[in-house]
Amino acid sequence: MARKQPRPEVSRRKFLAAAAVAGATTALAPPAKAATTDGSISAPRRPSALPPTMQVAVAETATPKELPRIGGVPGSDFMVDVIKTLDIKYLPSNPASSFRAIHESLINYGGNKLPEFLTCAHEESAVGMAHGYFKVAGKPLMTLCHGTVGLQHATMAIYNAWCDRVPVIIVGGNDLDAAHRPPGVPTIHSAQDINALVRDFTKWDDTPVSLQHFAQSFVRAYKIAMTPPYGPVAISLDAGLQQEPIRNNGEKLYIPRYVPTSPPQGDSGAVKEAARLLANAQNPVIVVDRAARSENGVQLLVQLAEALQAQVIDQGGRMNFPSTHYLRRPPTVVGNADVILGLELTDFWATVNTYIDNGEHGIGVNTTKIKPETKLISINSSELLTKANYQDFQRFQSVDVSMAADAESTLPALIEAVKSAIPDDRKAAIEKRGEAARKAFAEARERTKQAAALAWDASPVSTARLVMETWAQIKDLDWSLVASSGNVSNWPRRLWPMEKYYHWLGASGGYGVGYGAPASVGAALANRDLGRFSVSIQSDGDLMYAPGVLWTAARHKIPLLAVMHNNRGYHQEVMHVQRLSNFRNRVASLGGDMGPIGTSIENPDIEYQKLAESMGWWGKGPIKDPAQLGPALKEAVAVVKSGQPALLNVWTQPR
Ligand SMILES: Cc1ncc(C[n+]2csc(CCOP(=O)(O)OP(=O)(O)O)c2C)c(N)n1
Ligand SMILES: [Mg+2]
Repeated sequence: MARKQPRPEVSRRKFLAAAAVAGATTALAPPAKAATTDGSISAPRRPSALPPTMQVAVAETATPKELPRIGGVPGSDFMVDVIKTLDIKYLPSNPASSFRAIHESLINYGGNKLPEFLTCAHEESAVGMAHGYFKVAGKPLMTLCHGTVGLQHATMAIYNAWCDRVPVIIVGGNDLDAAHRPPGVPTIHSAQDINALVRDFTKWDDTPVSLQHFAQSFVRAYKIAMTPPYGPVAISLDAGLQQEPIRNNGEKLYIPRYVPTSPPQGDSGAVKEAARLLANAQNPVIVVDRAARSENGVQLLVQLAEALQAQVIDQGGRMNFPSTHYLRRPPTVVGNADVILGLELTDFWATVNTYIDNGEHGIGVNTTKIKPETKLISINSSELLTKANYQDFQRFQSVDVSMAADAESTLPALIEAVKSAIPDDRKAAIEKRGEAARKAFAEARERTKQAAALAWDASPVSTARLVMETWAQIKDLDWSLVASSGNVSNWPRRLWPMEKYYHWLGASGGYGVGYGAPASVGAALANRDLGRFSVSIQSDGDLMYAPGVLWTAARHKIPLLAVMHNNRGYHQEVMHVQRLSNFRNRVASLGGDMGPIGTSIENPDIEYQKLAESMGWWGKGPIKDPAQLGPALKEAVAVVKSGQPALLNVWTQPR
């Protein structure tokens, strides 16, 4: 029998004392160099685990010195005073030493109110939450992040906010003064210019070097972020400036007053010309993407469409136009248009052209979708916010009347101009257009319902059934679909009666996956405060980027119903790899999974309901039988109404 090894009986105290002596000896006497037979000197053998350095040992064992108390008013208290003037309700953030001073001021001096700190497990989650929150509340949140590494984590979410025209105030801690900052980790985590990381996709940034400079920069940052086109802004916050007391050098600190900037409206001549074209068109079509910034925007669009009896294509960057309105039409109607008005389009080129990636030699084929004589009009504030590096401005499209202006605030003038431009002899023809649209709308709706009924009883559950069973459970509530990640063939926007601005919030903007989970938590937070019910369609791939946001939702009591579209894969990529295999006349290698190697999320299957439960959520699943879906959803809705977030893991068809 093997002899039992004696257990090492070393207490932590004894171990530290021994280590301290060893460390001290090492420090006093440099290790002797070992001589070899050929007379050269070789380095002494090092122990496999190095003893702690003297500094470490002393720090661990010595009696701590009385900490000095810093007199005066901390600089970061003044920063909190500045922040409080802007009525920012929450601050989702992951903690870090580079902003420890303002963190301390916010919770102790500021009472953790306006803003309230929300603990996040990832900086990307914090920014994603702010993104979703804004789209419901119309007010921005701020986040604090560790200057280098934290901001590196936050970047993709900032890019999404940039592409989606959403304001987020990002404050990054950074220790600028090389002579005074702590050596080691804090220095590794410092940079000359942290904002350089995000400069290409923020509207503005600054590095204030005095408290008065901070006050100006913060109010300016807020104002710039909140002027349409909205966008993220960044402020680098020096650790020294936060930590030092306010200097009594005769300077009287003040906080500049915030006055919102009015949004840019279209030039009056261009508005008149656009109205003339629209009023005289045989078949005008309005295409909207991020046109409505508020409920008012939705109402204005209805007025414009009805004045012209023009068909409306809603590309879904926001809920722009009610899905129940008879003028709502699918994207294909551009083909018959003689005038197209594009409002805040992300991609005008792709609205009027098609690209298919199956041309010869791997080059895509471009074809136009419209008639050659069709006139194009654009109102788009993004033209005021174009930078060179990232290509979110899309392909260049020539447009006949182009206004670099905010669509929502230009609409009142355009509606008036259209009404007065409609010639009397066209009024009857315009009315007739409306009748035809009603008929086409009713027919299209019937076709969509029939398509949704296909494979109704399939297992895994069809995406149409997933979406419509969910609808059946929430339809009598004041609901808000806060995100739909992955791809469920657009069923909610095709079949749910979306009429209010908050019924649909749009997608990520930048298509950086990992947006759905945090944005839905942020939007649910805003809805919670307004007494609304939040539901999200949550895909599997999206959730796995940073699932820690589930914990943040439970920790801060944010009710949200997450219905999973769990197709056990990155299905978008399944299709891409499959397509390439087809082009090359090869069979895609599956490696034992459902999709091509590298695209499945199975073997093992992730138990998302347990993942959610472990972080304080109610969870159920996996549901594979469609008959079980309705009752499970009913249970989940009751849980969410009681205030707890709930996740239903549903195995679904790919699309
Ligand atoms: C950060 C990031 N990584 C990778 C991609 C590429 N990508 C686009 S869609 C997708 C699949 C996402 O999976 P899931 O959320 O489950 O949606 P599904 O396609 O399965 O419906 C991926 C990986 C991306 N857009 N963003
Ligand atoms: Mg998936």
